[in-house]
Amino acid sequence: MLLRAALLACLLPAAALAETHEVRMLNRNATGPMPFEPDYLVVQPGDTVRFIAADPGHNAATIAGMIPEGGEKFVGKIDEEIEVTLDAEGIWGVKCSPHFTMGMVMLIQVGDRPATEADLPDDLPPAARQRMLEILERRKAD
Ligand SMILES: [Cu+2]
Repeated sequence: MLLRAALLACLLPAAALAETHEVRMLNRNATGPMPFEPDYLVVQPGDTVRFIAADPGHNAATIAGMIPEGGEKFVGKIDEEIEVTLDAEGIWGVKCSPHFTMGMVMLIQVGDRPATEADLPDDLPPAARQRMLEILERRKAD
């Protein structure tokens, strides 16, 4: 029986090893004003993302048109620390609702496929699109 338990432990799916990742909502950092930090996160399906209200006045919410198939939208309250578990594989777009038009956005890659420009919907506010393109450029440079 012991051997069997050990064997099962080796075969546990990745979900059993789910991690929690932290994202801070800030007024400013080296990338500019109103950032999520980090602004590009790679996680595995079943991982949790904790949004921390490090500076006041922000929230974290999904962007319409940037939720992978099977995923559910989420909307945090202003100044609220929220945790979301992301099961749906693909690229998730996250915004701060009051600062969306100022470009306060981030991308979360769930699974192995990196985000590309094709993941950005046409109706993003210009500053949000600009920030996302900068995020993608920075990823390429890394
Ligand atoms: Cu904000």
